[in-house]
Amino acid sequence: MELVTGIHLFVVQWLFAPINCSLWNSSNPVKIPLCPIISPFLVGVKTPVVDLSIEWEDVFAKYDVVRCNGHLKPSSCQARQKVALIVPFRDRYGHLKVFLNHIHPFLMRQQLDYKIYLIDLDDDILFNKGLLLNVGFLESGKEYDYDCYIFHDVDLLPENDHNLYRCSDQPRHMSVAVDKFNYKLPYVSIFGGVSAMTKDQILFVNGFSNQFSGWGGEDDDMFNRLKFHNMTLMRSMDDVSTYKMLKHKQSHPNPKRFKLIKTGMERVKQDGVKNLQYEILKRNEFPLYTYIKITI
Ligand code: BGN
Repeated sequence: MELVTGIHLFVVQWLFAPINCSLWNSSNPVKIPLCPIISPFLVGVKTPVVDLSIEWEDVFAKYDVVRCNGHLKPSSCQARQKVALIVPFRDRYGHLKVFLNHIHPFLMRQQLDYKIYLIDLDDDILFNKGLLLNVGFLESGKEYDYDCYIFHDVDLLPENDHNLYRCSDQPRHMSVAVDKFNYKLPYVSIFGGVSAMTKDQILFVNGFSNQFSGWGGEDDDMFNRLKFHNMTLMRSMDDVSTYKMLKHKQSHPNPKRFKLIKTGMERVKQDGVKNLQYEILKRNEFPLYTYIKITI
């Protein structure tokens, strides 16, 4: 079984371009056909391997086809969407290793043109997921013409590659069935975990609120933003959108989140991507991802 999986991965990787990173973002002079709507490499359910003791070198070596700071695209066909995967991050390197080890082959099998961005915040500032997702959107958009932005928690591993990492004509909540919640939606308006939005959809609602410091609520506020702008939230089938959640200590919930949610729509015009001020502290390009650390 391991051998079959290994051969399959080798074939999928072989079909990706040998990389010349400096030419990476320019358009391909040779016309290649569009990739099929459904990639022939999909395998369906593949239980994520949670090996926290795996070495970084082994993860890098395994996916050495990814060499442009986490950016990859198929060579034999033109991907249907260019996808930025935005991962808000704080000091969870153990999870990151497992996540990268799982997500790269998953995205390759979907024949996407994709890049992974890790967005971190100054250690002295309380974690703020919405703000980091906004920064990820703004920074990734500066370097490539992405069609789709996928906001992704580092502790969620998709179990089925028929859960397609692409955007639709309405914002989409993707982590519908998570093992921690017994594969059931915890509540109908949930938008946290993994979600997909196009550039126009994000700009239309002014991105996420930057006010939710600490754990919880930024996704509920986003749901209100979508509703406020008469958008419809889409969800994939729950038998396909299944995820495994990596175990971690529960973060400290923000006690102000209830009030912030209640008053959110009063601030929607001035609190979001359009007015966000930040400074980049660090930008490191790693083979499997690009790391950006900011302060406000
Ligand atoms: C909810 C959180 C979400 C989080 C989900 C899943 C709040 C606001 C309370 C009204 N919302 O409870 O942010 O994504 O749990 O963990 O805490």
